[in-house]
Amino acid sequence: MLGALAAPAPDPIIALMQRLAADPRDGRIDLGVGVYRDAAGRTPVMGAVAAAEARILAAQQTKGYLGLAGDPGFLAAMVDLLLGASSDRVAAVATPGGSGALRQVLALVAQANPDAQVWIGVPSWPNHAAIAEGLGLAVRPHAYLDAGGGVDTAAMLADLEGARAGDVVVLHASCHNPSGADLTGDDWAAVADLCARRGLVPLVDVAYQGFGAGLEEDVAGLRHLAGGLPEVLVAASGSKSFGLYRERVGLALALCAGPAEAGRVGAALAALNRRNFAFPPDHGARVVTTILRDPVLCADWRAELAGIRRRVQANRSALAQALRVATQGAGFDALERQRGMFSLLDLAPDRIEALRERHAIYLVPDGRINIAGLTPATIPTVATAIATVLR
Ligand code: HCI
Repeated sequence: MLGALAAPAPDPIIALMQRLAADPRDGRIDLGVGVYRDAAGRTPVMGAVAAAEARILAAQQTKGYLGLAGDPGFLAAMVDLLLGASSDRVAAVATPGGSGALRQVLALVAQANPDAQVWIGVPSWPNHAAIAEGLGLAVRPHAYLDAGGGVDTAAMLADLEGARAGDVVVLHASCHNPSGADLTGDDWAAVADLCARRGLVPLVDVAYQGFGAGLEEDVAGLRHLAGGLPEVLVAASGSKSFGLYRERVGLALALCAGPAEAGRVGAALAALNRRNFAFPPDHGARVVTTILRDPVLCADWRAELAGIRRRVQANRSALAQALRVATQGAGFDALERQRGMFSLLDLAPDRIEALRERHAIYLVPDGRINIAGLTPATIPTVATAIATVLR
């Protein structure tokens, strides 16, 4: 039976992680997978996380099961963080990470409307299409990036005019992965109008809240949609905003037309949890709840997150400047304007391979670099290597 299985198409980012791990060269520079790194190249446990974990360790009396939806305190704290207020129209469950959340909201879509098409911008994060297709949903591409490294909103909206009522539109709340090109407030308003007019359901992926313009700013678009549309889906991750990657903290959320619908959708999401993995992981979720519900820990976390945001932005400016000098060229302004950990460098596949083979610099084959993987020491090295492979 199992011998008939074909090898799955690898995720390009995870394949790159494995390749880097197998590279014995000293001084490899990892600009691949999207994890935050500090100026020393470490992915630290955040201070508030360590403090919350110590409290949990000291106080926790049981590891007995919770409900299928996870801890209600976690759900409420995350709804506040995402939407700014509670609502009786919300159904939510805890999930294993942001990918688990995407899986569960898209499974909900597949159940409610198997004919739904899932509209995904080009480019987008590869797991969006992989999860949708894995659930048997049809994926449709729409335009996203313009030539200047911003969003081609007109082309995006024109493509979405081809969507059918009940289709789903995947949107990145902030820090677009892989491009760093985010929708403006006007863009979000235009998308909301189009969804309302054509009966489309947005699915907002919130993986980098606090990494772009700020904790509130990074969900302003989501809140605009939530304020005006009957149905909005959200997949949120605790991996980056709380640095809890391997603990798998996620939230699948559905804003519904009314409280009665929310009750049924909540039960459907809990049943999806039961069928996929039963009870969601709790430790990381409990850390998040402890931080969000304690004013001192929360202030500490916000301050550390602001520092992360500043470092990423400083790296953007420093890399853009180093590239201007090293290549004697212009055209790096978009790097500074874009937000979050990722930008796309305009490099042909053989140049990306040359960076890896000759300079031990790893970036994703589509040209995506993790800006947070740079340090003051490696920025000149990377800029010089890019100039060299471009020559
Ligand atoms: C990213 O690098 O885009 C985020 C990290 C990630 C990559 C692949 C699968 C899950 C998460």
